[in-house]
Amino acid sequence: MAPSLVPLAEIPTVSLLYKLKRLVPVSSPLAQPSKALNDTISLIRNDITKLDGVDCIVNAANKSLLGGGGVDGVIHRAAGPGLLEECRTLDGCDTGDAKITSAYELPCRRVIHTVGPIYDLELQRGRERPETLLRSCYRRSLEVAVENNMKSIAFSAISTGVYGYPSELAARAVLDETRKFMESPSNIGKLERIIFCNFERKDEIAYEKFTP
Ligand code: AR6
Repeated sequence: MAPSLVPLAEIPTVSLLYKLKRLVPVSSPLAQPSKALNDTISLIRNDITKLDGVDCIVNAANKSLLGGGGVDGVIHRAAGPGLLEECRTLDGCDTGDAKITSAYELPCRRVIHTVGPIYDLELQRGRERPETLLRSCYRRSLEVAVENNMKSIAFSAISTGVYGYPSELAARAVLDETRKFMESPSNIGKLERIIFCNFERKDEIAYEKFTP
């Protein structure tokens, strides 16, 4: 049986998970806890195409934006052929950038497509390149969401599948970049919910480890 939809109202924030003792704060966080951050972010493990009532979801695409395997394939299948038709008009996307489309048959309003770094390839080009590009994916996706008046956004774990980005390195960079974005004066209060929607337990564990 196909998994049923997950309404946004039923996705707890990290603050609520702490309160319910369903998540234990890390003992030596890299950053001080932030109520504003933990009231906004959620960690869940689910199929991102089942999130209902979230304004937009973020796809781990490739530079062509013409679909692929992994979460990209799942999103295109669930959205239907209209998504590919619109993606064809976008002229691809650079690594680290993000573009937005309609969501067609998905239960969200829009899809943001970002292109993560291929970890080993970018590492050969420079020690800091994978992290710089991964941070850019999340920052650009958040910027595009705000520009389009989105209030809630759910991210798949960009680059941690076929593109080979180690889960812990990804989670640490993503949480730090998200916090920087949220704490920037022009962005305060713009996004009400930011959901990190992992699919594999290894990625969920990595997020739990670095959530202050
Ligand atoms: N919902 C949420 N997350 C998912 C789902 C799902 N239904 N299915 C897989 N994931 P990947 P990448 C997770 O490989 O590494 C494509 O072919 C998965 O567990 O989809 O950025 C593109 O077209 C992993 O944590 O994306 C590109 O060519 C995460 O999604 C290339 O793969 C990302 O894994 C991009 O590689």
